[in-house]
Amino acid sequence: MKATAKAHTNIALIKYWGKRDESLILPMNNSLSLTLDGFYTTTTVDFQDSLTADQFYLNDRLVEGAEHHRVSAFLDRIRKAAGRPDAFAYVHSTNHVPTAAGFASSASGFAALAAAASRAIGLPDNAQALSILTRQGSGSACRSVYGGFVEWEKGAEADGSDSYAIQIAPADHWDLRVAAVVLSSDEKKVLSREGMKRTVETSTFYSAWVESIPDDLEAIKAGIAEKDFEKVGEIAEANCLRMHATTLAANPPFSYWQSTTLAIMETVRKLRSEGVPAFFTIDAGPNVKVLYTPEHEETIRNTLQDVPGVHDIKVSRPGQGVSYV
Ligand code: 2P0
Repeated sequence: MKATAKAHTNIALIKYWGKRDESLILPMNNSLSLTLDGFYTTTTVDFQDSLTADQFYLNDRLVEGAEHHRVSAFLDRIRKAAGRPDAFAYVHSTNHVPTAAGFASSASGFAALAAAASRAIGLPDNAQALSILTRQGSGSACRSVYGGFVEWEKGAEADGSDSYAIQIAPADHWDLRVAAVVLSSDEKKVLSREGMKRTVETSTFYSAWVESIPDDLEAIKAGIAEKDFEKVGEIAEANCLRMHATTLAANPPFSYWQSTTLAIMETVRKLRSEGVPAFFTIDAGPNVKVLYTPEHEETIRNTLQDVPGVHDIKVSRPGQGVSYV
């Protein structure tokens, strides 16, 4: 009863922002992401009869407290699905996701955990069921089950049975690049889970956000199919700005941006005005991800590196979905 799985992070081009059900993690809106090859988690789950509780090691260190609880509560769902309520496991996770890069490791973390645990406990190998299960650990993680361009269908059922990810196009469909721009300073932020909850409950812009999603999705999917970089970039950037606008209209208001965040956004706009197609997107933190096509690699790197307050740049290509090691 042992299995090892690997999963990559993903970057949302159409953002998931807000839940309609916090326990099952059901979103208010569909979202669409690109799985990235540069950042991943590898997890081994080993169910052992001798255990009376789960033991969770992250990067070889035993984890206790809230983080352990979140993993163990997630394994409860797997135990229940498998009809094995007393099966406890050793969980060893290695994160190849530098927290400084501004990627939540929860996406790759829960996708790898769900895949390894499902296989170890003997649940049938089924990607859709795996995406549904993974979603209940962390919403954005359900998209990391698949590689390439992935849409998370919000679904309509109260039990979440139709809320899962589907692949729109595989990783080799289009050679895009995503530069994660790492900032030198890391201020304390509003966690995404808390931030989206506050936004749903109080932001006067929230309904406009939800209403804007279907048009964005239709257009970006056409852009992906046609490999129309300008179209995809423009929609992703505008969608990101609209998500962040909802936080400014929340009560109390908040923003994930720092001064360097704004400086990078300005640099990307300037690159465009000089004829270099590049677009930005930002998640629930200050770091910026810049989208571009391979021929502009050198210009993009050199220009971003020169922005004061930029510490590092980590480039990814489209990545694969969950795999077993
Ligand atoms: C996304 N984010 O689509 C959006 C954009 C952040 C901004 O999904 O509460 O860690 O575990 O479902 O998935 C971050 O939220 O939240 C996120 P939970 P999650 O990638």
